[in-house]
Amino acid sequence: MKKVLLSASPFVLGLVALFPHFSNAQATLGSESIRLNQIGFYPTGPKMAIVVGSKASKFSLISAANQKDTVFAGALVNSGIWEPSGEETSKADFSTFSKSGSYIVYVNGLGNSYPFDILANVNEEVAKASLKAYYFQRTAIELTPEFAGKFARAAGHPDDKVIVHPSAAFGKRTAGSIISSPKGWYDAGDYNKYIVNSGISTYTLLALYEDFKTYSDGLKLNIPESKNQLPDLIDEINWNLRWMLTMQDPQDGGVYHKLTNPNFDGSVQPKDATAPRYVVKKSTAAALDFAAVMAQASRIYKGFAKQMPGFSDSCLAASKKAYAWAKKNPTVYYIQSELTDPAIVTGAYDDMNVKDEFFWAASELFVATGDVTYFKEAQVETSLAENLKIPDWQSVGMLGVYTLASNANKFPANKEATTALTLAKTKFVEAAKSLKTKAFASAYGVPMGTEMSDFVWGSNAVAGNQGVFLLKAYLLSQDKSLVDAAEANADYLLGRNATGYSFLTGFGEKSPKNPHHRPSESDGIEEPIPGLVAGGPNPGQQDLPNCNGQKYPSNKAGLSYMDVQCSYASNEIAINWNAPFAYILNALEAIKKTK
Ligand code: 9MR
Repeated sequence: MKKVLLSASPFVLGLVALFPHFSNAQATLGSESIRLNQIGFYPTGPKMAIVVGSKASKFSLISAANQKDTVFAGALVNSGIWEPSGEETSKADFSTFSKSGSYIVYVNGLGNSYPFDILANVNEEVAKASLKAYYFQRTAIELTPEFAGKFARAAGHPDDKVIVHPSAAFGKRTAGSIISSPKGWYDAGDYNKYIVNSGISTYTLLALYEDFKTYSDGLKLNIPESKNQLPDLIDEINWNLRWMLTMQDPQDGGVYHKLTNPNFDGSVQPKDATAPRYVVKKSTAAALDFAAVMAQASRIYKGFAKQMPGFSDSCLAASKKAYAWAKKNPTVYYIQSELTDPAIVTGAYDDMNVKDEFFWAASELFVATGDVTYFKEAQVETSLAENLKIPDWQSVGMLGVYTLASNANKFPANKEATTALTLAKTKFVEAAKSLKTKAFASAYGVPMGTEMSDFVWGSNAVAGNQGVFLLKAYLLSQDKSLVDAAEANADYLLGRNATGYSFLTGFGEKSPKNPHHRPSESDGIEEPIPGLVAGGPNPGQQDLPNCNGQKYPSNKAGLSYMDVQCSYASNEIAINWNAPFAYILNALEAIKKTK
């Protein structure tokens, strides 16, 4: 889509007096009061803008090309106050308009919205960019201009000489001994690698592959492995799976919680961040997240036996060993303050409740192997209710429910399991329908913010994971309204929200320019690396004391966002925030393509 002038030039102002409608269009293009997906909409499907603080009763859709021709007119319907922002809202619904093109929503007194497209493959670029982001996050490899364009950079963090921290010492791996643990993605705006967060991130990308296989097989991401015999998405996932496998201590099957510097790096390029790296204490959570992802991978990689001989079996063996370690060590929590020589202060990803991790790992191992021991340990029926909620890095039970529900027909000979898995499926679809109903009734018409507790650190991943939840339920129920609800959260993430931002770097007229992301901060390029999802509104505002006098625009949950580098609590990026975004945008492309 072409950029459209946002400010009124003297020439335009000269025209104002002569052509009042033209004046409105030009002078106020990009009205902050009209919130919509800044990328656009599919011809068939919901299309909506939220208008705030307007008494107008009508809106119109005009052509972006000449900013004049009205192609559709509709009523602005008051939808009340959106609690997370306190705004008075109206809905401008133009779902029935389906002609492809570039348009603007116009409201008398407010002017024009940002321009957007109606197009059959409207999300193709954002969907791909959100996956290409993982290539940009790769450790231990040079990003060349062929694949990274102007964001090419030298390799950083080879991680081939990683120190065993005293907290991780065991058997032959004494404190201070050296292991090799290369590859993997940088977790976020920092340069460390964390197993717990890799768990849900890798699961989500593998789920995208599994749920939309034909689409994913055809995805071209232009990465170094693009010419090999594997789908690009699988090649990208491999970069992290290979690293995860090195985080298991072969002596006992335990898994290190993370691979990290003692302190966060400064704002430098990866190659210049050369502080010593450690693997630290094994934890129950790390072992179980690892076990779950490896079991899931073993299932999916059976399909790549030719290209990667033995890999699926290795994943399964690693999974079983890690699970067995966790059974023997069920309460080894990662408590960062206990670590000394040196002390470690990077991301903790700590979790004092690993019940859901046990459930997830046991569920994955059952579905991968059919072994009833794992089924019994998952206690599906009794633990269903507590695991049936939008997942995040700390609360992963739902990932197990997804896998069980999607495989409800896999074990016909096992009546007990079939009953339990079918129950998981029924309850899950019910929960998704109830989220959808709440979403459509909300002032913004989106699932996000239907609970105030949605606004956490990384709230955009809540929006993303709600989308995954709805889409997975759609796959199990074929209820198309669930796709509409997921699409509403895609709209939320790309502009239909109270901040007015499209949260994907590089996409939309108003997108984050200053993410808390060391590679983007230190590359001397004005724009941030594209395809990264900012954390989003977070009323915790935990960065305030360290964000040199910068001010959040508001204390309201839905507005607690600022596009400044030091705002790690609202404007960082992270692999677990990109993954659900990538899932929903790619899923929408896949679903809309097959219609
Ligand atoms: O996403 C994490 C969030 O849920 C926590 O509240 C926060 C504070 O512990 O940490 C977030 O994760 C960060 C991690 O610890 C280190 N890398 C950057 C992550 C995103 O901010």
